[in-house]
Order: sequence, then C-alpha cells, then structure tokens
Amino acid sequence: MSKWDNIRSDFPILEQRVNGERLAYLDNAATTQRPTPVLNDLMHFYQHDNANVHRGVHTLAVRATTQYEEARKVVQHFINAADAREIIFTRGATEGLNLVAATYGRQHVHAGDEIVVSIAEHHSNLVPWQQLAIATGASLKYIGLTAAGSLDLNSAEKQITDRTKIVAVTHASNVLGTKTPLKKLAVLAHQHGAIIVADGAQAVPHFAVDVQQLGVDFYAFSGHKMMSGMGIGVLYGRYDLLQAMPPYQFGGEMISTVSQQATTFAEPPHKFEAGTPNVAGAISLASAMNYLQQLGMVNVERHEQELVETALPRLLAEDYVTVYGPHDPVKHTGVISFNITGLHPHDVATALDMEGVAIRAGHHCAEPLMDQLGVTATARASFYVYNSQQDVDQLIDAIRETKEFFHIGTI
Ligand code: C6P
Repeated sequence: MSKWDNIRSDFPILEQRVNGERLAYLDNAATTQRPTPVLNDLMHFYQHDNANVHRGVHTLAVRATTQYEEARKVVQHFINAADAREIIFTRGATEGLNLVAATYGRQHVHAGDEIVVSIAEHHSNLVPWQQLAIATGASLKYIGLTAAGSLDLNSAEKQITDRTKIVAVTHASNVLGTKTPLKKLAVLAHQHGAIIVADGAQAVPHFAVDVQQLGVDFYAFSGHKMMSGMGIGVLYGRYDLLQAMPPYQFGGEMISTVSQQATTFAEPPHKFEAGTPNVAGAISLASAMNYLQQLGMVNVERHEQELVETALPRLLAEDYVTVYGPHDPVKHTGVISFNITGLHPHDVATALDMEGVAIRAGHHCAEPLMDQLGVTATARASFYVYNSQQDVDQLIDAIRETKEFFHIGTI
C-alpha cells in the first residue's frame, strides 16, 4: 500500500458504501471531496471566528478579515501571482470568466473586432464571449483540434489576427483530458495585441500552475474542484489591467466614497468583490491549497498520470469502448471520456453506480465539442488524489459487468 492509498482515510465521505459497494468516486472533474483538515478549518471558522470582513473593529471581525486576506496570499503563492491584489475571490470559474467579459470585454471589444476561443471550451468560457460578440458586433472565432484531440496550434495561428482583442481558452479540457499549450498561445495573442484569458478549472487542482511563467492576463478557477467548500473561486488578473477596468457589480465593499450622485471605487481586488464575500469558502480554499502543497503538485500530477497509465490501455482494450481524446496516457490529464457501443452514457453511469462507481455522463457543458466529436454525450471518469488502482479495477470491472448485463456485442 502506498501513501496515496492511505489518503483515502482523510476523506470521511469515501467511507460509505453506495448500493452496497465500496465507493469509487470518479466524478472529480465535476466536483471533488473534502479532506478532514479542510472540514475542520471550515468548522473552526464557524465555531470560533465567524464575522463579516472589512467592516467591524471587534475581535471576531478582525480575525475573520485577517484570515480572509491571508487566504488571498495563499492563493497568490499557489499560482505564483506577483501580487496578492491580483487575486479576486469569486463564486467560481464561471463568475471569473463572466467578470472579464462584462468589464474588460465591454470596455475593449467593439464592432469588427474578433474574440477567439477553442472548440473544446466549457460553456462557462464560451457563452460569455458569444454574448459579448453578439452585444458588440464582434465576431467569435474557433481554434480547432488535432486528430488526437489537442488544441491545434496551426489553427490558432490562422484564427488569431491583428483584429483579435481577446483569446479565451481552457488550460485543460474537462472532456478530452488534454492540456492546452497556454504559454505559446499567450505569446501568439500578445504578438497580435490581444489579451489571453485562461480557464483553469481543470488545471489548477491537478498540476502546478504559474501564471507569470504562462504569461496569461487573466486566469479563472474554482475551489470546489480542488477540495475546498463550494461557491468559492478565483480570478487572477494582471494588476495594471484590473486597475483600468470598470467594476463588475456595485454595492458595499467595493467603493471608496459615495455621495448622492456619484461614487468612487476601491482599488483592486476589492473593487471586484461587491457585497459580503464567501469568507469561509476562501479560508477553506487556502486550507485545501495547503493540503495540496503538502502532497506536492508534482506528485499530484504524477499520481493521476499513473492512474491514467493503467486505466486508459485497459479501456482501449475493450473493443466495445470508444475513448475520446488522446490514446497516449502521457498526453492525458486525469479525465477520460468514453462511450460503450449501443448504450446511452446515462445508462452507463446508472449501471456503474449500481457497482459503487460514480462517473458523470452528459454533454459536460461542452455542446460544440460534442458536435465536433459527433456525439450528444459521453461517459466520463475523472481521477483525483484519493483515487487508487483499486478504483481503476472497480471501474473496469463495472464496465465489463455492464457489457455482460446489456449483452453488448452478442446481439
Ligand atoms: N465543469 C464538469 O463536470 P464552475 O461551475 O464555475 O465551478 O466551473 C465551470 C467550469 C469551467 N471550465 C471548465 C473547464 C469546467 O470543467 C467547469 C466545470 C464541471 O465538467 C461541471 S459542468
């Protein structure tokens, strides 16, 4: 047994049996589970320190404010931002991406301009740009994929032009399990005078991300996909860009002065954090990041890689299984999408659930990508730190049992 197998005991939720079976939780791309240290930190905040932030001078208010701002610094170091003021707490990746579209986008994108996304985008990094294009008269262009499902740099070179104002791409696909060559795209975008916005929802939880080294202008991700409480996320933005942007929402916390007819706004990040923030969420995110740092992000990536190295060939060996995305485990993150011939993915997910295996089925909020793949939906298994080879075995066994049950290939 390796130290990775012991990690499972940090996650109380995984102790339960589902439909009488050991729980193999393989829906981590949708949301992850929380370890005891994160649950304890959440409980501790509500039992000892709960108060609103940036408002009160009483002891609890000072404690809550200190912890909230300390959490911002933990996030800053986790993604190597140059300054804690570049970290905006949001509800999640979705809100961060909407924020950029509604502020920077509205300010800089005009009729005749171009916004470039990839065909592999989650709706959260597509619909805000599509709606911005509709509202401004800009055009929305798509970077295509290679045959193996990776982002096609040749296509990017064609699509990004001097008319491009914003390039918005995912750092890692929630369907194909591919990583985007973000650094190269950032160089390309900047050569054409565009900014680059990255969706890191499936990246930051799984491998080391350094926003300065990547050269991105904005980078959004969600805490719940990396073991924090729900409803907390992060938007990283280059400070000079944040300073020049209009606010996203208006209200308490984000102002400097307010008179009857006019308001001046606070400096970033508070300019973008109107209203009472998710203080407990931010604290739990810092706690989850500390937990991940103790494991080491290089080790987290390697652990998931090892699981994919066994799971992927075993899935490919089943001739009634179609795997989407690269067939080379080295090119894969811990996300594997597949279908079973003759079965709807929802039936696959239901059948696997009977064996205690939790996977997701559906279009994964990536309908244009589904169209490109020629399917309406896929099944998807996604790994995280607490998964083990036992989960891989349980997945493969459950798929084989599903095949037997539905007489796949024998009718
Ligand atoms: N993908 C999935 O099962 P939020 O909902 O804001 O936390 O994250 C949105 C999001 C943005 N980008 C990518 C690449 C994502 O995968 C997600 C969330 C989940 O694939 C739920 S649809």
